[in-house]
Amino acid sequence: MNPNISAWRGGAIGAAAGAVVVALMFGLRLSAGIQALPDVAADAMTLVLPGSVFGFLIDRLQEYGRPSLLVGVAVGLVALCGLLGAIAATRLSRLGHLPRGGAIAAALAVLTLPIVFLGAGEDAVGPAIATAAYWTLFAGLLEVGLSPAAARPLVAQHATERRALLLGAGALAGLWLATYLGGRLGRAASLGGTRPTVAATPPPSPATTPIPGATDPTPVDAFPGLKGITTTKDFYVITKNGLDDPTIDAGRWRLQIGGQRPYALGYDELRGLPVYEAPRTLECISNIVGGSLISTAIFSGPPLKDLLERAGLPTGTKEIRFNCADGYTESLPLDAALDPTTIVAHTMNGEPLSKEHGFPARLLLSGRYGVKNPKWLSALVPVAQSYNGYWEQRGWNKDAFVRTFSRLDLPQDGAIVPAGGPYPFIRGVGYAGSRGISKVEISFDSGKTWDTTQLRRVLPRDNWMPFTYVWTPPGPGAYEVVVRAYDGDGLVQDAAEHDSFPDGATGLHRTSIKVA
Ligand SMILES: Nc1nc2c(c(=O)[nH]1)N[C@H]1C(S)=C(S)[C@@H](COP(=O)(O)O)O[C@H]1N2
Ligand SMILES: [Mo]
Repeated sequence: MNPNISAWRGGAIGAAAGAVVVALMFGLRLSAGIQALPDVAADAMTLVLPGSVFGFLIDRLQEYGRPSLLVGVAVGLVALCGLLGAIAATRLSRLGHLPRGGAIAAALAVLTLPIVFLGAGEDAVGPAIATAAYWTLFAGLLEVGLSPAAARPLVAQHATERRALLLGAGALAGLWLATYLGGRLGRAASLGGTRPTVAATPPPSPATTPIPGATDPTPVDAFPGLKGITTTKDFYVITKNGLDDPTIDAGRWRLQIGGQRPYALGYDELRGLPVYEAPRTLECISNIVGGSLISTAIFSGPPLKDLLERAGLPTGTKEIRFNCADGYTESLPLDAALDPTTIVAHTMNGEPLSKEHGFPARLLLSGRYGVKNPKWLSALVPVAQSYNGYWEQRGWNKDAFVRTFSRLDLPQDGAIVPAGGPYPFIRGVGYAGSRGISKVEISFDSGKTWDTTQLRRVLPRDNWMPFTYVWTPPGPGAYEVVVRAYDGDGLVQDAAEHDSFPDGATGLHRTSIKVA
């Protein structure tokens, strides 16, 4: 053994070898579909983290939650490998290569295999084998890195070359990973970061002057085609899947339908059935007050009821369970499943569902948060017992009825509005699921006094309700603008601030603007 290697150098060699192996884990997952530790670490994490902690994090990170988790896993693993490298170089320096490599690989297996089994459950065998293989490879690389140069004439003669080699490989892998994750982050930002506003940007109207800080000053009345529909490109995307969502070959896909006479439907058969088409608002249960994880699109597909009735519901059916290609599961009580407006959607805004929204088919129903709308459906199974789905197993509310929500879209937080007016561009949306919206109020003095906005009834009542308001600022100064919605039963939105875990965030959307 080489007693001259310091803890720091051992750590650096360990981290470099770790970076190579972790990059391989991600790389082979993406190119060859080999699942290993990073795939299931997130699932395991959401199982062991207390719901309140997870809820706190997801409320702050929103659509960046999942990418952050992946970056965290990668960084954590490289750091762990560095630590083990330092230990191998110092504490274990007297051991032979084989026992030392074996000890390191075993330590990593002991530390990470429980995570694999926890996160992947029944499907853990493949990821466990892959993870064990990666750690064996790591132990080998580490030993090569730590061994005296003379023992490895083929790799590098000198310590500096050896270091350069390992660092170069590590840097390349890191660069590749950063580019990939950067691309995904950028995509997430462009999907979720842009507010799905009330309509597509209209041609600028000559009658309006741009308001600094308010990006779109066009009065809502000037929108000839105000529809309240989000384009598919701007529709928020949320998924539990760390590295990639399922890519499904429509030609080979079959939707299994259980019941007294179970059967399977192909994609073309599904598309040939009579459809129910309607605009539908979808909101993530982790959306923050005033947040952008809410969108509306026109979905169509056959009613779930039609598919189930063809199979015949067994007597004693309590719920319908949904299985998905990504291992996600959900369930619905029978009344919700048999509601004629609950559909197996294959079309969104007139196009086949895109991959990220659940191609080839997803469930869509009224009034409940996104969690109850499984994507990439693979089976519909009538069950006699109550079943908890993926997020319910992690403590989230099983019914997931949406809470009353409202959001001010213009003026945006921090906008500077010139004195004068009246300004017709104030607008936003209210949403209360199946309860509908009966009123939205706005306050320009932090909630001391309220005024009623004008509702734009352009969509069915279970969708979000665009609202507008004409404002004449009373004078220069700072204003805190607040909105609150009333649902169809006349109940006002809960103003008490509460994180989204376990059943949806509450509070009021507040923005600060200046009149100059
Ligand atoms: N199969 C599957 N379905 C899923 C999810 C998932 O991770 N896997 N995420 C759910 C969550 S939490 C939400 S908010 C919605 C988001 O749907 P969207 O991405 O089409 O907006 O999908 C739901 N359906
Ligand atoms: Mo969600």
